[in-house]
Amino acid sequence: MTSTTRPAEASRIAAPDEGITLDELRLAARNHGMPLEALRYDLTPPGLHYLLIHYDIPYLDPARWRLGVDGHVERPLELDLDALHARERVELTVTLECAGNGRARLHPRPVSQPWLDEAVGTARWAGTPLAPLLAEAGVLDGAVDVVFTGHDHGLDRGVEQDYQRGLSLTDALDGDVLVAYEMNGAPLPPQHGAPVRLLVPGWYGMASVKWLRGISVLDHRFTGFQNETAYRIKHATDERGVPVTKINPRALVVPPGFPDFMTRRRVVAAGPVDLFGRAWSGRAPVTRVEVSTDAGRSWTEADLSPSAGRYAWRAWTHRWLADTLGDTELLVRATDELGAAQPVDQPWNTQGMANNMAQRVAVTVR
Ligand SMILES: Nc1nc2c(c(=O)[nH]1)N[C@H]1C(S)=C(S)[C@@H](COP(=O)(O)O)O[C@H]1N2
Ligand SMILES: [Mo]
Repeated sequence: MTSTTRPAEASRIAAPDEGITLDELRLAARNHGMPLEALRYDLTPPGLHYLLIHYDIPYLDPARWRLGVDGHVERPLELDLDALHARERVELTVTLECAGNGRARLHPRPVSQPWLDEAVGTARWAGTPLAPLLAEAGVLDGAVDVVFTGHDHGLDRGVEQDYQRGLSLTDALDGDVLVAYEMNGAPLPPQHGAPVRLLVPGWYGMASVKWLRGISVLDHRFTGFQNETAYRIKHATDERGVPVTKINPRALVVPPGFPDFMTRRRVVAAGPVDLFGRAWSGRAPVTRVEVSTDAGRSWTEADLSPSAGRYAWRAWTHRWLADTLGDTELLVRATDELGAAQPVDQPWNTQGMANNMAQRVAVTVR
């Protein structure tokens, strides 16, 4: 159960020169990012997809798993895995990204899972749409929010809780929200929410509740920790802030050439270098990707490949004529149909949420 009696402690911001702590390292070792060379795959092989697990991966028996649909409804439902499989099946290619992506590059650094750029992955998800399930349960007049509960349990900033996220009824009824049981043609792996997770396409990952056990319709606003405290954009720790929702535009490049082991600085041979990357936005289709090969002084438009679906990342390419020897920095940035371009300077907030500062890759041309 969620404890609502104790107010959450404030999130911590690192001192200006404070290095990554052992606590952050421990989180980073559990929650790995996608190696950027895996941007090459249209669908991220599951072992390379990023992971974010707040507490422990629950050990669940699929044969005994049940999903409850209850709360402010006419007919509460209880479904097992067979019942879910017997329902309408939908497949969607969806790029998921953690709302904290880029956090470790902010100054000062919000102390949490220390992502650089790699908290992303794309998969072909299969499942059954949520809206007909809610219709079958019969949502009653006066319903406001729908809360999704996972099997995982823990403490965050002093608040003991099941992992829970609420969506407004309107967002929950969006036809593309899935109760998903497959990833890339196989049953969900334990780390991605087996046997069943929610999938909210276009939204930052926190909305897609893994190890789903309950869906409850509420006749009031959901005020649990993950909606009210954690996933909010705040400019002071005591501010209430605004909720994190859909994914802001972002482009990433496969770092070219080969890396130095410790620093991962790239080495490329002088001459033409074919750059390849991906770009996505949960808000609107990506319309432009720009590349800078001179540390942000000038920008050139890249060639965009056709989109593989509304929620999938798009491939882009650009031929760089690397004819100046020495050190430089590559930057890439995406713009979506709403005209929102990625910033080159950090959009700082206390928890490092929904930050989409342009990627920078250090390269030596020789
Ligand atoms: N039950 C539960 N669901 C969860 C989480 C969690 O810790 N517990 N983490 C969320 C967050 S913050 C993200 S970014 C995504 C990550 O999904 P993935 O690990 O499948 O990439 O799962 C979301 N769903
Ligand atoms: Mo996340």
